[in-house]
Amino acid sequence: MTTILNPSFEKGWTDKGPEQQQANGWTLTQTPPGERMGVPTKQSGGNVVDALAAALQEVVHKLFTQLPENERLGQPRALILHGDTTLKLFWGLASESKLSTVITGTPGKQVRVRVPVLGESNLTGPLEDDTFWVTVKLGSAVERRNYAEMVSQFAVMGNERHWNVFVVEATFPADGRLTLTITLQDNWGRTDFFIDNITLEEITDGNGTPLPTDDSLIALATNLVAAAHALAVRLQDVADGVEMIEAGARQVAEALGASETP
Ligand SMILES: [Ca+2]
Repeated sequence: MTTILNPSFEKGWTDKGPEQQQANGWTLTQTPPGERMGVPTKQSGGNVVDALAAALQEVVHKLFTQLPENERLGQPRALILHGDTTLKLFWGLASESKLSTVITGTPGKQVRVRVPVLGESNLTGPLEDDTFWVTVKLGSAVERRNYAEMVSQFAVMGNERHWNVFVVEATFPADGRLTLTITLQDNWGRTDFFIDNITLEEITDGNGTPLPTDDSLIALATNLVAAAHALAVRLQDVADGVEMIEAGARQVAEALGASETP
């Protein structure tokens, strides 16, 4: 079974800096102030300017006890999507953090990783479309979205915040190692990022043979429901048929009974 170490941020951390909690199982790297960030330029009132980091993001584990009731697991404004902790990254100035972890698996096996990320800017609009960027990479597969794309999404059912779920698929190479990297680039500061409940699904085994995925299990369940419905209809038809035969037999019996009457 291929798994991600600490995918829901419940397994503790070490302090990498005074305000940087590095979640166990993950490597935290941050763009030093003054250096260009991953997306090297940004929009600024119709101009394109360098996207430079100005500070280091604070990285903190938020426990459910530190959140109001309506931001806890299962609530309409939940910041925790699994367990009792969520990871928060934020700062008041332009900044970029990168979280990475190595996943090991059988060479040739294909996997799908889903990474829920929430980005909320506290700046007063109108904001540039690239106010922030979130990039999720697995092996060579990349999904990247900017602020404008992310604020149109509601990817967590029952949650009114703009959670996004990034989906990347990759096949384990010969060395059996895939690196998962999540990059949070805040071009102007004052963005709150949250990450929680990263999941991994095996799509094939090492020989490329498909494994039952969530989607295929849903399809199977749907087919079973349809089959059960069809069976119920047939049984009703049979029941109706039996009723007709009984009614016919009653009529015959009555007719015979009538004819025997002197
Ligand atoms: Ca969690």
